[in-house]
Amino acid sequence: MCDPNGIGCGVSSGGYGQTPTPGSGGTTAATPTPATAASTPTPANTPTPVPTPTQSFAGPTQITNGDFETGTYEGWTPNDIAFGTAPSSITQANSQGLYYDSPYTGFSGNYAASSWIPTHDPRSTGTLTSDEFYIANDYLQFRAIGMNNDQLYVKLVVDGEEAMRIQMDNPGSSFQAVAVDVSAWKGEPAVIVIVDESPSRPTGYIEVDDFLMTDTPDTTPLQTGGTGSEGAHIVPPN
Ligand SMILES: [Ca+2]
Repeated sequence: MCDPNGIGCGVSSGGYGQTPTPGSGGTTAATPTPATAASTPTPANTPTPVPTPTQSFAGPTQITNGDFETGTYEGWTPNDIAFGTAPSSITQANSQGLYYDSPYTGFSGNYAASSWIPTHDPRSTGTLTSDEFYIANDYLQFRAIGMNNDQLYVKLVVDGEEAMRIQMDNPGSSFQAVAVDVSAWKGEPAVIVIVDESPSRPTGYIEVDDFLMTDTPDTTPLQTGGTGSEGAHIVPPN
C-alpha cells in the first residue's frame, strides 16, 4: 500500500529517498502524479474498516418488545391469567387509582407487564415468557416491583434449563432497576420467564418493565447471595 499522501510510492520505486515534494515525484516512471492522487476521495480518512463482529448468532441478541411499548405481548407469551392478554397501561392505572399504595413511578413509556392490574386480583397466577434471544452482552437489566416472596421471580432459562432466578424485594409501586451478570452464558440461546405463582394477597404480584441486554447497566449488578436490599436478589435456580 502506498502512503496515503502518495509519497511512499515514489520512495519504493527508485533512489529518491529524500523526495518529499510531490512535484519531483513525477520524474520517476512508477509514481502516480500527486495531483491525481490528491483529487481522489481522501484516502487518509477511509482505510479504517468497520469492525466486524467476532461472533455471529442464529437469532436476535436483544429482547423483543422488552419495554412493552407496543402495547401488546409481541415477543412475549402469557400463560394463565395473571399477566392478562396485553401489557398494562401504567399511566392509565395511575389515573384510575389502580395501584397498591401510591401511584406508580420508575416505569418507562406507558406500558409494563403486571400480574395485578389485568385482574385486579393479586391472587391470580401466571407466567410471561419472552421469545428466544442469544446472549451477546454481559448483563441483563430490567425494572421491577414485587414483594420478597419465593413465588414471585424472574428466571433466565438458558438452552432449556433454568440458569438464574431473581427474586424480588421491592414491594410498593416504584419500579426499581435490577441488573445481573449473565456473561457466563454468552453465545447461548435464552428466554426470560416472569413468574407469579403466589395465590396470596394483598401483595402477591410482580410488575416488570424495560428488559434489556447491555454491557453497561444503569445500576450495580446484583451479587449472588445478596441481601435483597437492592430491590431483588439472586436465589438458587430450581
Ligand atoms: Ca414500558
